[in-house]
Amino acid sequence: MASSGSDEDKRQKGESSDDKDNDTSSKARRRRNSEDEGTVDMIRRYLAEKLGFFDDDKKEVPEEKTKVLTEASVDGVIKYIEEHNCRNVITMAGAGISTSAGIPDFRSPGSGLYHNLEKYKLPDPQAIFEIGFFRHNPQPFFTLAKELYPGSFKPTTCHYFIRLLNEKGLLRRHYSQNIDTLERVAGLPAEKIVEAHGTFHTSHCLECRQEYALDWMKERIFSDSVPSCEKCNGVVKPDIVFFGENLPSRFFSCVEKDFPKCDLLIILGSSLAVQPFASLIDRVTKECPRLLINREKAGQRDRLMTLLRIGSGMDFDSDNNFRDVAWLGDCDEGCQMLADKLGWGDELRKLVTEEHARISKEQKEEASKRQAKHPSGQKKSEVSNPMKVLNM
Ligand code: CNA
Repeated sequence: MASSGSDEDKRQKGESSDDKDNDTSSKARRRRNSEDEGTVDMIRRYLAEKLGFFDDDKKEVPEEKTKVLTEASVDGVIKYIEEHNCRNVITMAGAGISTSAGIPDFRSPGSGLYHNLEKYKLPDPQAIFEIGFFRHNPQPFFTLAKELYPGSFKPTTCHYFIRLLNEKGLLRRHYSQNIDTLERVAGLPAEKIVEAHGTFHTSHCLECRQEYALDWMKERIFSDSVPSCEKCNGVVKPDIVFFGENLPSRFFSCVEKDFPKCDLLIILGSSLAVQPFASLIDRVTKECPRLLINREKAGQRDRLMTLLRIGSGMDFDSDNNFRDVAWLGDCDEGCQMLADKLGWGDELRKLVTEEHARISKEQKEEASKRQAKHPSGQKKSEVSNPMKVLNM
């Protein structure tokens, strides 16, 4: 559902509707800012004296900012897309674009994976995706992989919006941290996707590097066994990037080519907490607008760094911000709103309805084939994974 203009404005600015509260909080903010500026000035002088930073005749050099957007709002971004005839939009996505498909993200309180891993008795929640822990105990990862197996879920409105961006000729590349392959399922061509944290599509033996295909891995995951290499008996791991592993080389080569050309960056459903992916927001030029669509603000500059005018990141709230926009809410709603404003709203709704119907049909056919092959196994997995009953 598209939100009304006024609701949207409140969300973008993160304001409450209570004017009195606003007045008090803006006074408090001004006081805090001036205290900060005093402290920062002291630090600047100290750094200037001791380390020779900022010492070019002690003059304040205001940070130069080009007025990229006529207004730092979603409407400003839409106007910019139309006036600049954008053809090099980059989308950057995180787990938040797939939560409405039923796949939990990492960090959302209550529903995020990190809050629901007690049963695996891990030293800490992140361990399930750490390569060192996996080598020592791969079972928890494969138990989770069965629950979250790609192919059991449908892409979201947000995924189909990215596909439309491409079909309308606006998309340069989509960078995803997700491993659920829903971008591919949504019909985005492989050359337009950079799966920064790898994919389930292929797997390799950790010892001899023998490659295995998706179907081979799927069979092992669904038979509740830890996949072992047919050549050397080593553990076989899907090619998703664990903490402690390098990102695929395609990530680095595409970043070099794409980001200097980017004419609009849209960040969708990410806490921007995982590096090096998060730092991509600073690889676009200073004239490139950045729109965040997320339930919470993310990727913001550190306050002290902002005052010192070093460092980088999103700058949603300063008075001279003319390029960073935060639209706070659900990705599907935000993308439908963008599509409506771009005049593609009905096309997006139709695409989602038709594709979901097609996928449901395919999933039903696959489920009945599997039931015919393993009648008792199917029952067991339906009981242990209620999400699959809904989706297949
Ligand atoms: P994260 O750190 O869990 O952050 C998710 C962000 O999305 C948070 O800021 C949420 O508030 C926000 N969010 C959640 N649902 C929605 C929604 N419907 N609409 C708008 N915002 C929403 O996840 P990141 O992707 O930032 O972290 C990177 C990790 C997560 C990568 O290494 C991924 O591999 C990993 N991951 C991927 C999946 C997947 O493939 N679907 C699932 C879980 C984790």
